[in-house]
Amino acid sequence: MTKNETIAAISTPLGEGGIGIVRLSGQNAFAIVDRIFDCPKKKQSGYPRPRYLYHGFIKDLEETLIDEVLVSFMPAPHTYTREDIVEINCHSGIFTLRSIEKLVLQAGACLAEPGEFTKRAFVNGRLDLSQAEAVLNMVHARSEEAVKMAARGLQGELAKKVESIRDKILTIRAPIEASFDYPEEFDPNDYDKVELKKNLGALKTDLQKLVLGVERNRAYQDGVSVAIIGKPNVGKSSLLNSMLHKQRAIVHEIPGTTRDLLEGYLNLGGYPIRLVDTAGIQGTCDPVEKQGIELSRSAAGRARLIIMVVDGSVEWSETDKEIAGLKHADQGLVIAINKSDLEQKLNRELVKNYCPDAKIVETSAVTGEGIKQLENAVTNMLDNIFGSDTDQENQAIVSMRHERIIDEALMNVESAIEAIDIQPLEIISLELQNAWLRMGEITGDTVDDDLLDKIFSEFCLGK
Ligand SMILES: Nc1nc2c(ncn2[C@@H]2O[C@H](COP(=O)(O)OP(=O)(O)O)[C@@H](O)[C@H]2O)c(=O)[nH]1
Ligand SMILES: [Mg+2]
Repeated sequence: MTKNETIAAISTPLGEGGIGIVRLSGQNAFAIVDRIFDCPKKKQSGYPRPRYLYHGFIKDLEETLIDEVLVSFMPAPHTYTREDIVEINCHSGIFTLRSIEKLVLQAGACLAEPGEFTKRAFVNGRLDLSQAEAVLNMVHARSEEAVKMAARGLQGELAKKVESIRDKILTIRAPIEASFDYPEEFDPNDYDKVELKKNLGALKTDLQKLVLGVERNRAYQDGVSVAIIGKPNVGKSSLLNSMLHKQRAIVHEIPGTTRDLLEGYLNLGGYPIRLVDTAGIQGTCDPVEKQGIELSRSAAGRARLIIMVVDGSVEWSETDKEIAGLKHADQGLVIAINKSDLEQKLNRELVKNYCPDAKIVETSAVTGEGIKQLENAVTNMLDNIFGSDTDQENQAIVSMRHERIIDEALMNVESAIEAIDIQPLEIISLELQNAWLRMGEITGDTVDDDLLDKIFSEFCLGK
């Protein structure tokens, strides 16, 4: 689609609702709407006043009434796309919205591609690329934290951080480049390598901080998988139900009731969590139960955090040890000693000694005691895994794209550091240039059209 065309699309969800909006952007937006908008105030001087809501009627080209509407005219450049924008607020019915959209297309607009309004905002310099991606994250956000993060991205916080790092790269690189340009005044052997090492080290730290923020942000954005595992009949399904506040899984005194994986969703401390209930793990000859246990093991493997449930009214067993051993190094482990309402036989010391890294809580799925503590333990453990939330400026990165770019820039800087004592300065300069170019892809400063198309194609229509 060329830059000069006026685009239009339905910008609200297609469904029945209070208000629906058809939006146009481009140099003919006002003229196109004028052809179909019957407004009593048209003859007044100064019409259309910018950002003023005009009441009137949309009529088709044969003057048939389509809907009673409110229309706002927003002249460039102080608009989302930096072009003239018109928004038609109509009654939100699928048929009405579609009819008005069809009409503006007949009157001269082109149907916008997904994300095209935001793409124009980027192309016209209203947003940098990281802000445009934050728009997408805002639309897709599934938790309060994800919204906060997208808002920070929208404010351009990531862009600021990236630009400051790029400036540092230029500052380090400038004297090296000068030495190439003025060799008669500068002997590369005199170059202050100690200073260079120090500066590159600081640059590396900046990039590492950005990387650290990524995993936490991703957890907030995409959610975290938590698996509940343990022997049969210890109360796994009961605890899942308690945490979800509903009867999601069947609970029964007959061991082996849960055979498939069962999932439920909840929000703990801002983390969207996918809680997976599994079949109890034990030695068995039953082929169906065996399959269930295999599923349990693989669910445990995929989880970021494991809640292991043990029955406090029986002794710690070899099977419990085997189950605790399923946790791998980068997973968190919370142990729920359940059935605290019954007479207790479990030796807590044995559990602590066997699982020194675990957080241990006492619960009863029957009385509800300890459920809150269990939830807090999960949140704290996730905070431990994903690092602290204090470094606000590193909180705007969520996309795999950003993560990959920062990883690569970090590799460039590490190669530059390694090269200091053994390679000519040209190599260091080249690594720095690559890092600078890569980082520019975050803000869209150094980015090609194919990548832009790919990014904006993930947007919904009308955004
Ligand atoms: N007394 C007591 N019984 C429990 C508790 N949690 C679960 N149960 C009972 O233990 C049996 C097995 O529970 P279930 O949740 O199906 O265990 P799962 O096999 O680990 O999923 C059921 O009869 C539950 O009512 C608890 O905290 N206290
Ligand atoms: Mg169960």
